[in-house]
Amino acid sequence: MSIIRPYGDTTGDGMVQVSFTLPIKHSKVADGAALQLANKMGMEPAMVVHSKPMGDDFTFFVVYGQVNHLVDTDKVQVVERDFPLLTPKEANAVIKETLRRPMVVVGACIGTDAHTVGIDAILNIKGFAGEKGLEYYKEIEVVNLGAQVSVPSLVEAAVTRRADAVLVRRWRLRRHRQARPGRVDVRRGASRADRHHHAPADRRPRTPLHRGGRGQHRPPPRARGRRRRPRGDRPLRP
Ligand code: B12
Repeated sequence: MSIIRPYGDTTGDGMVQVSFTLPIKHSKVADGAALQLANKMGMEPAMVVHSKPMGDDFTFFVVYGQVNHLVDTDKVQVVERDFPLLTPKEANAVIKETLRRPMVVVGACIGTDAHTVGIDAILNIKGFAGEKGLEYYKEIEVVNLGAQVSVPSLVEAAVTRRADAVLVRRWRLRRHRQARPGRVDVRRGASRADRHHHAPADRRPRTPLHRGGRGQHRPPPRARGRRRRPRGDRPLRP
């Protein structure tokens, strides 16, 4: 059987249960809003079986209702990993066998970024969501440079420690159009945008960083008309 439908009380009755929060004070209107949303999601009839205030201005709901959608299991596409997921023991064994020395991983939050939690989650022994961090791996040597590291210092550390991998975190406002974060070319020193910003004005690469001006440098659109300090050098806002 390839066609199936959800089941709550009796086989094939199409009943599902969903939970969500709306930014509205707990009230009858809030319950009505939850029902309206459930109907728009294709749940008809639907019942608010639980609604609970979450602070003054939010309400959490559990809604139970019927959907008419069918699922064709023959059309399900399962995305498999392209590589096997190794246990820490297996990963250590592979590093030992292939590198024959500990693997060095350097990590940093660069520029003004102080969001260390994410990169700490990957590097620190305690890890994240039940997975151990890289410090847990006997064959991995972790160098966590912390927050607000300048690109030149990161590159220096990567070269001095002979890093096999460099993990970079850099936050950016969504409206900023800059080089993609997390991409630093250690061999060449830095990403194109960082090399551009950190080079003295007269030695900036001639290649365009942004669309337009083949071979001739044009400042990024947001910098035109206004001289700004390179992002990495700007002080942290209070
Ligand atoms: C905690 C936090 C802070 C803390 C950071 C404390 C610390 N020591 O890290 C403090 C209060 C300092 C802070 C400050 C600011 N924050 Co803040 N912060 C957050 C918050 C709430 C959680 C981030 C977090 O720790 N998540 C938990 C970790 C485990 O998840 P994660 O960071 O996503 O990391 C995972 C993955 O992304 C990935 N990952 C992360 N890094 C890397 C690196 C590599 C190489 C790889 C492979 C993977 C990877 O792996 C991690 C594990 O799965 C987010 C909102 C959010 N819910 O995400 C905003 C958020 C990141 N902050 C934001 C902003 C704007 C700021 C401030 C500018 C606010 C201000 N006006 O002052 C400042 C900037 C400070 C600075 N100089 O960097 C925005 C960024 C928006 C944007 N990109 O446009 C966010 C998204 C909030 C928002 N929605 O507006 N913040």
